[in-house]
Formats: sequence, C-alpha cells, structure tokens
Amino acid sequence: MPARSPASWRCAERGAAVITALLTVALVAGLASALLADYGASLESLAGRHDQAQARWLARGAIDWGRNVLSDDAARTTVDHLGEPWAIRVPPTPVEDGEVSGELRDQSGLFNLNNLAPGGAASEEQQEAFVRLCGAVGIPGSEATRVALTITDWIDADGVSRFTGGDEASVFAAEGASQRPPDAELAHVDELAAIPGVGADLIERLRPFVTALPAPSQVNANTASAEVLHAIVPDLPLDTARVLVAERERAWFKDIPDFNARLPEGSGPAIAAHTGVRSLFILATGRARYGLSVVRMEVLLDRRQKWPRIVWQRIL
Ligand SMILES: [Ca+2]
Ligand SMILES: [Ca+2]
Repeated sequence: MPARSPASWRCAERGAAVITALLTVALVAGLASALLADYGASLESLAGRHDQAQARWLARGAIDWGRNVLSDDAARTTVDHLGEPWAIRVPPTPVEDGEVSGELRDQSGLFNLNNLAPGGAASEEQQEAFVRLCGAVGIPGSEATRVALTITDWIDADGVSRFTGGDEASVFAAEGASQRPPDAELAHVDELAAIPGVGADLIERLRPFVTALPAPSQVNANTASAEVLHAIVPDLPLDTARVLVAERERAWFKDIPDFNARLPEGSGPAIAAHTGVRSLFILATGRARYGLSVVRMEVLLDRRQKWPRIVWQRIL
C-alpha cells in the first residue's frame, strides 16, 4: 500500500468516522426495535419497570455497539488516536418511545493510579510522575509527595508504612480510616475517598487526569493531555507538552521513536515501559431513555484481547 500523507490519512479517517456514525444509528435503531419486540411480548405488567428494563437494554446495546467498533479498530490498526471512529460520540439518537446515545473515552491517556505500585511493588519513577502531575494542577510538591506515598501504601502488597516503618494498618487507623488498606489495586478513582489524607479537593483536581486500571499500563502519547505528558515524560515542560498536543492533531505519533524525535532538545526521551501509542482500556458510556425511565451505564473495557472484555460495569 502506498504511503499516505498525514492529511489524506486524516481525511480518510474522517470519512470512515462519518460512515461509522451513520452505521451506528442504523445499528442501534435495529437493535432497539428487536429488543422492544421481545419485551412487548413479555408479561411485564408495571409500566415503570417495563420502561426501566427497556432503557437498560438500550444502554447495554450502546455499550455493545462500542465493543464492536473497538474490535473492528483493533483488526485494522495498531495505533490509536483521537481521529479514529471509536473516539466519536454518538449523539442522542431517537428510537421508538425513547432515545439512546453513547461514547467511548480512552483511559490510556490518563495517569493510572495503580501504576504507583504495579504488581504490588512501589515504583519511584511513577511516584515522581504523579508529583509532576500534581504540580500541573496546582498541588504543592510536599503535599503531592505525601499523597503519592499514602496511595502507594494503600495499594502496595506489603504492610509496612512508608512514613513510620511500622504497621500500615495502624497508621491508617490512627488517621481515621474506616477500613484496612486493601494492599491491592484500586478498582475506581472514587476509592481514593476512603484513604485518609487524600482530600476531596485534591481528588476533584486530579479527576480529569487520572484513572484506576486493573493492570500496569502505558500512557498513550496520542490521547494524553498536556498535563499527563508533562507527568510521564522526564523534563518535558507543561508549555512544551501543550505544543506537542496541538501538533499531534496534524500528524499522530506512529510509535515512541517518532514521539521522541519530535520532543524538543533537553526533553525526554519517553520511558518505553510507561509510554505507548495504543489505547488498551476504554470507558464506554451508554445513555438511554425509554418512556419516563433514563439509564446511564458505565463499563470499563479491556482491549488486550480481540473482543473487548468487560472489567466492571455500573448503572448510574
Ligand atoms: Ca486504532
Ligand atoms: Ca500496603
């Protein structure tokens, strides 16, 4: 296949994206009418419960649509970026007596809090990256270091406090913890609220930039914000990271050597173990309304195998 210029590549991607969006509408509508027919024949007697069940099915349909799009993307591409069809939000689409919408949000562009202790063993490189991320959102270095060590103690496999050298559980209990440290990865960013010394204000400041993934993960240089790039790439100033993010709109990073080649002198290189160009974890959101019932469903998808696996799901 002849090499394409980034511009024509992007143009083709946009075309594909529009087609996908159109297909989506057809797919979701088709799925919805099939489901409605099923439920119409059932003995559901309470209208409210019927609506709720229908809305839930529609939301689940949107999630499964997302898994299809991601599976198709993985079969065609080895790089993930925000110009691809999966990154398009499907706007509210009318179906009989309701509407459905959905979106896929990359989690590989975020800082994975569980990387502070990958496989249960603390990582100093990731602690330093976390402190840089905190700096980018206005959290002072001393507080950032304390929080990095606190989260590490909470999730790392051992029971020894990084602050006192004594028993972690006693330290956390003395600070008001209502549970023992799990010594295991966080399942969701919301779990930070259970850790003493990690305040609500800090959580809200970090929330747009962090995630909690079930495995050690690389940050996708094609989808990370400037703040996250600044955090994970050594000596990359925040302003320079912003320029890189603007430039990648014109030409996505093919691989990490390409990314490194476009860093200014004095920055980087990216640490290969922490940085990549793939998005292996995606948060899928399906929203549906049917009658008076509204359902919002969130599902974390793991793309490390061909068909995206559901890590967890929750109804909001
Ligand atoms: Ca891709
Ligand atoms: Ca621990």
